Amino acid sequence: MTKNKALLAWVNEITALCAPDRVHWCDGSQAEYDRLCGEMVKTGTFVKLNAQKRPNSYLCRSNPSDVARTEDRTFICSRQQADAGPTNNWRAPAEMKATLTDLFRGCMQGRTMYVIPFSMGPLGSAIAHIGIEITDSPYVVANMRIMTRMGQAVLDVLGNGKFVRCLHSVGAPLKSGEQDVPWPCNATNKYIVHFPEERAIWSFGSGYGGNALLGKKCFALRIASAMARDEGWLAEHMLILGLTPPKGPTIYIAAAFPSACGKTNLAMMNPTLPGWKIRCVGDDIAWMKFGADGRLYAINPEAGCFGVAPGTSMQSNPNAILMLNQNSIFTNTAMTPEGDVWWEDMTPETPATLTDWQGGQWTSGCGRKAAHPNARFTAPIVQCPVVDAAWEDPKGVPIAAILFGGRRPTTIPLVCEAFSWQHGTFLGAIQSSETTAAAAGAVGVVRRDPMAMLPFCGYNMGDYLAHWLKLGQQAKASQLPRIFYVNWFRKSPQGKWLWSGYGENSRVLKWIYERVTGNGRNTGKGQAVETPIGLMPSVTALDTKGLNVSAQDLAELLRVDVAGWLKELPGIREHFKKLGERLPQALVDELAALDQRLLDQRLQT
Ligand code: O2Y
Ligand code: MN
Repeated sequence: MTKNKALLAWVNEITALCAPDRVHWCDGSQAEYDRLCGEMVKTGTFVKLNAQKRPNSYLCRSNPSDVARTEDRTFICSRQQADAGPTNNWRAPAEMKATLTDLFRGCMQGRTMYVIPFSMGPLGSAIAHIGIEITDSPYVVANMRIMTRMGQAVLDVLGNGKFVRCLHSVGAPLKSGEQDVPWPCNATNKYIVHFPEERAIWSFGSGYGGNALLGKKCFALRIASAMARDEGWLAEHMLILGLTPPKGPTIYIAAAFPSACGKTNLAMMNPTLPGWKIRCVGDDIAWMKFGADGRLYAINPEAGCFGVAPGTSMQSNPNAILMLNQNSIFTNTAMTPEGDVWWEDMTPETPATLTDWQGGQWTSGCGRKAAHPNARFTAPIVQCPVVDAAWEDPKGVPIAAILFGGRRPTTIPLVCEAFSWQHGTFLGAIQSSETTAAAAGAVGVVRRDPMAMLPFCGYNMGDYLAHWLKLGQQAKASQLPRIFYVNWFRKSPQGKWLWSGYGENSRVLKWIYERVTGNGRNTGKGQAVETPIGLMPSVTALDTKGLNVSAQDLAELLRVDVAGWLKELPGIREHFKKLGERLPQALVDELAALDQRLLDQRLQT
């Protein structure tokens, strides 16, 4: 238990407001987890999977109205609207508190209120922070035990210290004697609300993923980004990987890509380059603080992966598939007649019959998806066969390179390196991806998503970019990670992929390794040529031994498309306008300088 007065007072206050039937303080033990999962099997929330195929694992089917993060119901309630900025939904804190207090009043009647102490990051790490989630959802408790370090050990580390208040309810009180449903939620009222100055989160009405597992997007990105701004560090939507050559030291790379660009695949990739190794520290979020030596050290604040299941296979990501072999929770996947899970593209052969994600019968060729496109797995990252030896190091891992990127069939080359931290911040600020048929809306539209943080920044995006620039000015340039922009998705004018991706991306990472370590200079590798958009590998600098790519395709992958870039500029100006008046002048200057370099190049050719 705890003697933390602020915590005890808050739990009493929320108990009085929400009126649960019982209060349970989570100890984080295996016995507690097993008991809760057993209870959820009895209530129909969980189906236990065939233990021969997938030991200690469960399938959960959500309400069909509650299947993803709800950005239109997500709010940043800073005191001043300008501090939330033009890219976030905003309400005045007092007004929102009044609305939410009414909704939370009595909302846990008939339910158990769980108090979950959790640490984002290794317990006691100077980069980690502690939160307490109060929830009436046992599904949230089970998932938080996988996704965070959770339980009594956290209270012991917390002592009388400060914590982030994370309040969650599914918003479905039970009247006396009323039968519960497998997935309670509130169809009419959903609110995912952040009070960045108070370091508090109130989430009502949804039980799903990023809306309910409040350690993840709500705390580790939205609230933490505001903490990072105030305290001089970075909370980013980035994977972290270790890259080791056949001979030589490991470097660590952080990378931010918007969704559907293969972040989890890259974080756990098996390189095709002989002798090279990639090890996974994290697949979604990085917290980075400066060490005493002036370098930037990163931890993965999470302990598990909450990944998209459809598309994950032994071909696309064998290490993720192996990670899911046991002790995992699956949400909205299909189920096989043998009692295992299945999703689209999981196996080369589609099973003839399945139970679909809504519990209905499903037959191959029926025209419906068996799994929901946003079906998820929750699995302990320690089960990943290529988890890095230092993934739990409380000091964090030193970051040598930061990658930005997106899905761009045209214009953007395979890789380029920023001239400086400021230029790299500019590349991150204009980061973009083209929409695909997989998502709702128009196909082929360029969406700009600065540092992949647009839905996750807890304050004004202009201030966020200024924070990046400020950290760069305060640090010694030689100590800062080098910044790169990558694009695995370039196509020929005929629509053919020019780059095979997956394990072949290790060739690009090798060039990055050589750039940041200086290794390879004697061999002619790791060399770069200066272009209007950044430093790029010459065709011979990239290791293409054994790669099935024509000289023509390679030249196209590494070509600076001056005309295409010039056509990008009006869209970038429009994007900068949307970020509002707090956009730093230095980034506007970078855009003007890019424009000039492109025009000069056009004149020369
Ligand atoms: O749909 C959700 O609730 C989850 S969103 C998510 C989950 C894991 C990693 N990344 C994301 C994301 O939206 O970036
Ligand atoms: Mn993410």
